Parts: sequence; C-alpha cells; structure tokens
Amino acid sequence: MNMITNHLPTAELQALDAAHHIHPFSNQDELAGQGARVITSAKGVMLTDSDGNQLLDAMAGLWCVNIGYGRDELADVAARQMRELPYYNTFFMTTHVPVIALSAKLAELAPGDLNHVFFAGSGSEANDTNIRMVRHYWSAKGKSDKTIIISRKNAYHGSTLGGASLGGMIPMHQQGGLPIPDIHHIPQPNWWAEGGDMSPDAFGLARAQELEKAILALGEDRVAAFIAEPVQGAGGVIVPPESYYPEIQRICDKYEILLISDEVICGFGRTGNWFGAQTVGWKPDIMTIAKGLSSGYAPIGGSIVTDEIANVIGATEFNHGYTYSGHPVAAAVALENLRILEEEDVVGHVRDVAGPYLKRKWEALSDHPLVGEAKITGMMGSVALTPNKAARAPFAANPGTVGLICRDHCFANGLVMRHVGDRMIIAPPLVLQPHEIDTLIERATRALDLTLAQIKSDGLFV
Ligand code: PXG
Repeated sequence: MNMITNHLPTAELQALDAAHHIHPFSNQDELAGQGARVITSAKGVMLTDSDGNQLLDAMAGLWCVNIGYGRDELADVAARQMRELPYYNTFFMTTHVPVIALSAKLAELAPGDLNHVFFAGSGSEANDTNIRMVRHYWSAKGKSDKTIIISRKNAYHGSTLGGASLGGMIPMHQQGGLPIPDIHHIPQPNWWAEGGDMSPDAFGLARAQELEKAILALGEDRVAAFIAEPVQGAGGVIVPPESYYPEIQRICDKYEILLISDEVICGFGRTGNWFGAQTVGWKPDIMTIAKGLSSGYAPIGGSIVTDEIANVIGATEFNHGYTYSGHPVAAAVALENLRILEEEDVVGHVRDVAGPYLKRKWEALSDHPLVGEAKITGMMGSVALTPNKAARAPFAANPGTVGLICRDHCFANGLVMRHVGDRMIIAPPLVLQPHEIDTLIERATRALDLTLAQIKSDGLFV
C-alpha cells in the first residue's frame, strides 16, 4: 500500500506538507508553524482527521458536498466510466455519452430557456468563459463596444485572472495587477455593515439602484452584463434585503444587458430551490455552475446559457475551450449526483425539512450576547459578531481577530464553521438531519460562549 492508504504519523505528514505543498489563500510560514490538519476520511456530514478526531462539517467541504460524504454510487460510476472511456475531448467534432446526458439533464433542470451548457473544470474557469462569451455574443450581434461587466464589491467569482477580476475582493486585486479592463464594481447589499440609519428595505432598494446609476454613467451601449451571486457566499453569506432583487430585475429588464447568476454556491439545492435565481426571483441569461454540480466528488463547472445566446454564438466559431471541458468521468459523476439529488428529493428536504428547522435554530442565535444579526437562506447562514448589537458596531481589534478566535473554538469543539472577518458562516451538506442540526447548533453555541469568555478576559469585547 502507498502512503495515501497507510499513512505516516500526523507530524511527519505535516512536515512533508509544509516542505512541498503550497496551500491556496494561506500564509505558508504561519501554517508551517502550526501544522495543517490532515483530513483522512469522511462519512455523511462527519470528517475524520489523522489523529482520529471527528468534526461535523458545517461547510460541506468548501460549500460543495451537497449530498454528503461517502456515497458509493458516485465512486462506482467513476470507476465504471474510467474503465469504459476515461477521457475524450469534445473539440474536434466529437462528443461522448456522459457529456450528452449531463447537458440534457441540466437543460431540463435549469429554468426557462436556459438549455445549453459550456463545460469547464471549475467555477473560476466557467466565469472566465462567461467574460469571453458575453463579449463575443455582443460582438457577433454587431455591438462590439458592449464589453463592460458590472459586478459587486466583496463578490467572489473565482481565482483565475477573469474570476478574480469579476470578484470584488480588494486583497485579490492587489496581487497580480487586477482587475482586467472593463470590469466595474458597485457596492454590495450588506445592510449590517453598510446600511447606516436606513431600514433594510430602503437600503436594499438604494443598493439595487447603484446598478442603474452605473449603467447610466458607463453608457448602456458599453455594458455587456451584470453578474451576481444570488446570496454572496465567500463574502460572508450576505443575504440581501427583500427589496433588492425585484429592483435589480426591473433595472435589468429596462436596459439591454445580460444577467449572469453565479450559482457556484447557490445552485443545486442550497437555497431550497434547484437554483438561487429561483429563490431570489430573477431571470438570468447565464448561470455559472460548479461545486454542488458534482457535490465536489469530481472537479467540473460550466455555464448554462439561453437559446438566444446559444443561437448567436452558434452561428460563429467561439475560440474557447478547456482540455477537460465535459470530462467524461466528471460528467458521469455529476449525472449520478443529480440523480441522487432528484430521486431522494434533497431540494425538497432543504425547502421543507432541514431548511426551516435550521432557520429557526440559527436565527435564535441572535439572542446570544456576542451575535448581532443571524441570517440564513436555505442551508447557507451567517452570524455577525459584535460588541454592541444596537449600534451594529465592529470590534476595536483588527477585523477578523474575534472571528478567528471563534473559528478555533469551533474546531476544538468538533465543528467546522468558517469566519469571514467577524462573521461566522455555515453551508452544511444539504442532507443534514434535524438531530445533526441540533449538534451543529449546540457546538456553535458552545464556541460562541467560549469566544465571549476569552475576548472578555483578553479585553477584546470592545
Ligand atoms: N463563484 C462563486 C460564487 C464561488 O463561491 C467560484 C465562483 C469559483 O469556483 P472554483 O471552483 O474555481 O473555486 C466560487 C468558489 C471561501 C471560498 O473561502 C469560496 C470559493 C472558493 C474557495 C474558497 O469561501 N468559492
């Protein structure tokens, strides 16, 4: 057996990891100092690490393991497909059965006339495709000046040059000379942090109207598309006020621009519908998909587009594609994942069972002395930590200091809950059962209690 199945002691693994493996979004030196946690196996919603600790994974990996861990059906399908046809491309007038079946299934599941799929290996790649596709689309229609894509501050759309440019994360823009030209960012609908004295609904309306202001300032004849996550994920699970999306839709209907709904996190049941766009009630021309498409069991992403877009670009040659566009093994795994989501009515479970139960318990966390707002849509939620709820005040310490303390207490108490600044976020597997929700809430509450005690004694509760 090799090192993967019969592994070395934790400390040796950590030393090798520190010596040879560069981690995403990490300070390597800090990480090497403390040693990365080695995850060795998982089942259902529970992870096991190399020391035998069990953790409830309230982040579904990285917002992706929608059907939970350990589903043999996906492993079996992958093995079968690897034996039958491990790889073939879809470039030179060829295709294969898994990509045909997956495309047709996605066309059936996606709303309206979103009937055509361009495949990628990830969400980032899919958003890069979107940039090139919307610009090519307008050019093919004789409107080659329509190149600007409007996005939002604090949005996350990936880590490639295009994806990170669409995203509104300043620390990402600061590395590598981003954003690329003709990407414009408007403010986000984060009432807790930025709403001031306005009511949530008035603020939601005002933030949606930023889109209209931007279109008018940039010129309708220059704007190609608007992209948004229905609910901002990596930005801290920012659930917009209810007034926001109807106004966004009104503005988008008025001007000739394409709408891209980035469904990489919100898609495949997370918000209680198949797609987040259905939950917030807007009608995209393109949906970016990845993560929950395969429940993370294989890397695959894509862009689902309308008949109109497919027709326009179909009359041209679109000079774009990835070696792994529609990879047969990933496509077969995704298809099996969709079968499970559908046959086990996982979306209904989120909408009618787990979602409402989790919502009741999650929102009750706002009674905790450390918690300001507690927001949740389907199975993605956040709490804002604050020293002063009434004032919606941030902590005096650097942003993220208290969030990190809370995150560490979560890990030490058997719960993977992330922090984004001083917001704590969850996006558990969608198959979470009520008794597991009880465990999640108990552990989260304990971590909040321990955090409060620690920051009081450290003088940080100010
Ligand atoms: N769009 C959205 C909305 C995402 O959340 C991507 C695109 C990019 O997908 P890929 O597959 O290229 O990673 C994402 C990814 C975090 C975190 O810290 C979130 C993501 C990725 C990595 C970290 O929450 N989301």
